[in-house]
Amino acid sequence: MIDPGFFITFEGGEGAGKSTQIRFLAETLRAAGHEVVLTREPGGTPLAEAIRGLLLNAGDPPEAMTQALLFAAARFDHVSRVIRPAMRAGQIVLCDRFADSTRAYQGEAVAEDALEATILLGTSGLVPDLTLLLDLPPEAGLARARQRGTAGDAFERADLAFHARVRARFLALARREPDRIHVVDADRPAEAVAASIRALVVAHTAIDLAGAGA
Ligand code: Z5A
Repeated sequence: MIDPGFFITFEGGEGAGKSTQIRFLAETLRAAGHEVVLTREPGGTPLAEAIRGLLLNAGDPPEAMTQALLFAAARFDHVSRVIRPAMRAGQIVLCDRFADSTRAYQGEAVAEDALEATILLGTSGLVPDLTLLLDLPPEAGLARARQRGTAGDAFERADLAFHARVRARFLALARREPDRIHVVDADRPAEAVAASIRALVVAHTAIDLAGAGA
């Protein structure tokens, strides 16, 4: 049976504006009369939030395969307890990061076959209806995070060259799945980025934004 809801994910590097844009889109969707669930990865359930704490606060980060397995465990809990039930209830789920983040970050050090196996377990086959990839040079994203005073977790401390490779892997994923993953230039004022996102939602989903004043 096909779930009546929609599943939209936001992806991109550190400080690209995902949290900001996900809030804007949630407001627009709610103004148009939709029920929206706003969630994030790693996280979204008490267990997955605990795994998030383990991963992001690790003084000595675990190996990439260990990270991938922990992300998969957190994701399975999140998908089965939050995302799928919301979609079954006809709600629109907006998720800050999902499996493409595993591909972009852990793809640095884990072989593709093994990584895709962990992703399949974690998602239990769930694929987003639409993925918005907020693209920004890593220098700009890290500067934004630093300005906010939060550029300090285990991933954010990685060097600039690593973040440049993460960006390249995200863009390669978008080229591989152009129907699902849409690149949004995030190096613009937040309102311009939000307008592009609204246009992509209208163009690539059956979600009606009429009435939201968008
Ligand atoms: N990770 C992984 O390795 N594997 C996985 O499978 C998953 C995750 C799921 C935690 O993610 C880490 O987990 C992440 C990858 C790894 N590490 N990194 N790097 P997170 O979601 O907690 O952290 P984040 O992605 O780095 O989020 P963030 O720093 O909160 O960034 P953001 O949500 O994209 O940006 P923001 O909070 O909306 O904006 C950042 C600042 O810029 C803020 O002060 C805004 O007011 C400002 N901002 C926003 N938009 C603009 C524009 N357009 N112009 C100027 N300033 C702006």
